[in-house]
Amino acid sequence: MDSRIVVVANRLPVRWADDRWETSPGGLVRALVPILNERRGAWVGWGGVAGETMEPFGHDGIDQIPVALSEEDLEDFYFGFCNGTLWPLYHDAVVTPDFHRHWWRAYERVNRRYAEAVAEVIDPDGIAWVQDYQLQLAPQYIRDLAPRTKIGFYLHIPFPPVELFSRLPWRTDILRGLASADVVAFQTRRSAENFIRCVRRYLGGVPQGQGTIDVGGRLVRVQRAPIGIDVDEFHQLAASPEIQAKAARLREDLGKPDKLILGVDRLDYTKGIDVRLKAVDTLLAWSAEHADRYEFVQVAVPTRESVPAYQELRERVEGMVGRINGEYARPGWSPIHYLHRSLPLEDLVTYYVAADIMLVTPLRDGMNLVAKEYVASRIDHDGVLILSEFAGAAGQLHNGALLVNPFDIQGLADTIHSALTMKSEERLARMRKLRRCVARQNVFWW
Ligand code: GDG
Repeated sequence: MDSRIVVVANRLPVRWADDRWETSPGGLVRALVPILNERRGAWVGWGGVAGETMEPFGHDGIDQIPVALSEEDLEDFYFGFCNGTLWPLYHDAVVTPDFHRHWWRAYERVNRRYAEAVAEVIDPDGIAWVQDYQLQLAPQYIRDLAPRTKIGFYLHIPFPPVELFSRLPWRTDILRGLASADVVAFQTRRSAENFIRCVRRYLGGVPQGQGTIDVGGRLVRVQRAPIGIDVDEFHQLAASPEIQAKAARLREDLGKPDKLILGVDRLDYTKGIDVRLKAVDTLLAWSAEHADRYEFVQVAVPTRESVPAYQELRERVEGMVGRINGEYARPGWSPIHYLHRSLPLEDLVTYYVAADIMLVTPLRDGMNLVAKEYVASRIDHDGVLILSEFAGAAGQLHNGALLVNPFDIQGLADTIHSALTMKSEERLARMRKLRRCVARQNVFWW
């Protein structure tokens, strides 16, 4: 097929729904499809059905190259090593990572399979663009199979500090995998620095200045490249009369609150949904007599439901929602409107348009696109973004957002209170700064 650019990611950017392929929702896909559309691009990834082997096919102007994963691969590679070991370890070990040798063996095996699929379709001088923590060994395997390939690697999640990364029994293998790329890029400067420190310690890398490091005689470029969003897409949706009308109706259906506070996250323990609920609880306790002027909406998108830590989180979050609603609800009003489902993009934007305050409070997050999408959807230039200082997005949005430490419940409750009472001039001034930043550093800039 001789593709000039091959994106390699855990999943293909499409899924099978109602007898046809459709483009999947999500930040990564929205970021890369436009770029591949402009060139002769291919995408290597899992097709989404365990045990199924599929032939390559075209969709969205992209050659889709499916990689087969068995039930066992999925269990040990995806739910095991990726989401039971790497995900928690790379997010400051907010949940204790599990280390199992059979998970690691599956990680090696599956990474090799992705690399083989790349080698089959790539032009000898093509570019392979490997995405994310599931495929950190792929650069090395691709280099073995197709030595002339230019290889870029992008990590969407944080790269941890050396003190945490050192726990990984296979730390040297992972670093060797990553350092086989020509360019290794991260969401934040901090992640890039963490990576360089690890490469120095475990591979004897020698920094050469200007973001390059010499690893055994090969120069590797290490970059910060914070991901952006397709701002126009959100702008257009938010500006459409249908969505404006739906947003107004939504506020009415929610009992016309003075202020609508919104959270939108995958139901993941890194996102700080539970700390957010504690802060809302604190706030309600302070002002129980006029609490019904506010409404807190939490969209919790189901994710990784077979991993025990995610099942526990769901139980905890839903227990808290039930308890808080049970305590404060009155006829016709309850403080928390909780949705455990994925919404069509139009509905998501409707919530962004309807919300006065957006709560983005991860304990650790690579970037957080929801924060940027909210800003891009605020075409009235109003609205307040409360943003965790542990989200990569804080590095770009610190001027306009209200930054919070999500571990400080009292501080978070105080900040929500400041947002609720903020004067309109300050809201508009802050939102203008945010919108300028999100528009400038958009997905095409990335
Ligand atoms: C990883 C990193 C990094 C959410 N709910 C619905 C929905 N979404 C979309 C959002 C957004 C995306 O999913 C979530 O992106 P985030 O960035 O917030 O978080 P992760 O999923 O953890 O993504 C993260 C990102 O990769 C990109 O590099 O920013 O740090 O963890 O685009 O809009 N979309 C629809 N319905 C929903 O209910 N349609």
